[in-house]
Amino acid sequence: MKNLQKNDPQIAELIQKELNRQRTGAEMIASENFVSSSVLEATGSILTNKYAEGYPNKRYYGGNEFIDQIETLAIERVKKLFGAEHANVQAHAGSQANAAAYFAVCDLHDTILGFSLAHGGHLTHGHPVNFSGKSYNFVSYGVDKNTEMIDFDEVQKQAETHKPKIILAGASAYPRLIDFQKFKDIADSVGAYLMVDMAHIAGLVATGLHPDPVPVADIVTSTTHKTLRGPRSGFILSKINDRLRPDDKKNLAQKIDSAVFPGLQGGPLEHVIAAKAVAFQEALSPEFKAYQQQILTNAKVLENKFLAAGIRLVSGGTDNHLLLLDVGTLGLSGQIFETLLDQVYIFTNKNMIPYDTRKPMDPSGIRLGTAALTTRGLKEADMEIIAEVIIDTLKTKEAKKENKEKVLALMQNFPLYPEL
Ligand code: DSN
Repeated sequence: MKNLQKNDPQIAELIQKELNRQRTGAEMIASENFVSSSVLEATGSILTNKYAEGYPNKRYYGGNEFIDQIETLAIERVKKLFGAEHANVQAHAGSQANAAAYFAVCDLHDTILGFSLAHGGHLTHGHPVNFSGKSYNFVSYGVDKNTEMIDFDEVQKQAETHKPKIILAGASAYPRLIDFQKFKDIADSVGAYLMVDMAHIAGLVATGLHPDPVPVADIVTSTTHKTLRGPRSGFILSKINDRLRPDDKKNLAQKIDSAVFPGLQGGPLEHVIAAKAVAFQEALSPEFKAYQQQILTNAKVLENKFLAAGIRLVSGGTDNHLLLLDVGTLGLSGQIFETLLDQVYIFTNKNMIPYDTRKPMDPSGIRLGTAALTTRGLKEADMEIIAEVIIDTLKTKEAKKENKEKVLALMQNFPLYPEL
């Protein structure tokens, strides 16, 4: 960063401070991760200078010889990683990927059935303040009150009542495996497309550690920066044929591509597309599978420690990379607990829990994820230390200096970007 330090010391200093924060603390936000140095280099490369509206070999600008090769590699790698028929790697982020999927197969105000945000869904799955809820008629399903797992009877009932164009599966705060085949059966029974947003679990899916939505869904959207450990961005996988409208002039793959460009976006971020290509290649390696396995093992360590300490976990535990703690039952709010954990250098986020009686800015839950800590290199014994700090902070309702020191000492054993 020597040029930045010289020419814009204010920004350079803030980046350095953020690097120090990432290095010293324990990152447990379930949607965050640390990219490899190779991904970082591609993201910060000169590819940011190029306009490449269009798709490989069909651009609206000259000079795209190398850009075309980069984007083609990204497409081929992600198709191989997930066994997909078609891939679009231009979506800037998960929100744009979802917008493109809706735009590709729906008319404005068509009905879409998605997972309620209050039960673990996502803002772009139809929240009234989001473009999704404003542009489409979203109806929702949730989790069963007792099991806190997806209520498939409700999915079926809502599907029959509302006859949606799309049934949308996928979540941002759901700690259990999702049975995509059940969603497919329901979609088939009402003639709906099945769309899956696998943003959180993409790394687990890529390595066969979570049921695979790609063979059953018409469209699968994802971000690249969560368990998949790529740059901050998105992509869309789809079948080539439009199962429900085979006679349309465009097939499903063409509809997705036109929805992204020129439908929603202009010039693609080719530096980020290159970084995605690097991350997809990394995800194809045997080490990546071992990494995903460790994410699950680390989450199980937390589950065991929390349950032994009498902490209530939404749905009783976890099958994936995240856990939702109900801290309301211990007389705290998610907001207060998030702040206490910040003070001991464990970074998390407050979260609604199903049937929450509190408000989104001060809910009853805390969401914890293990993807980023696993990238740092933490294993079972290290996760026990993290769990003990969390439990002590929760039970004493205090951000103790000794707990902060424990976290800082632990994280020092796992250097982050030592070359920076
Ligand atoms: N906001 C992300 C999350 O934290 O889950 C999803 O896009």
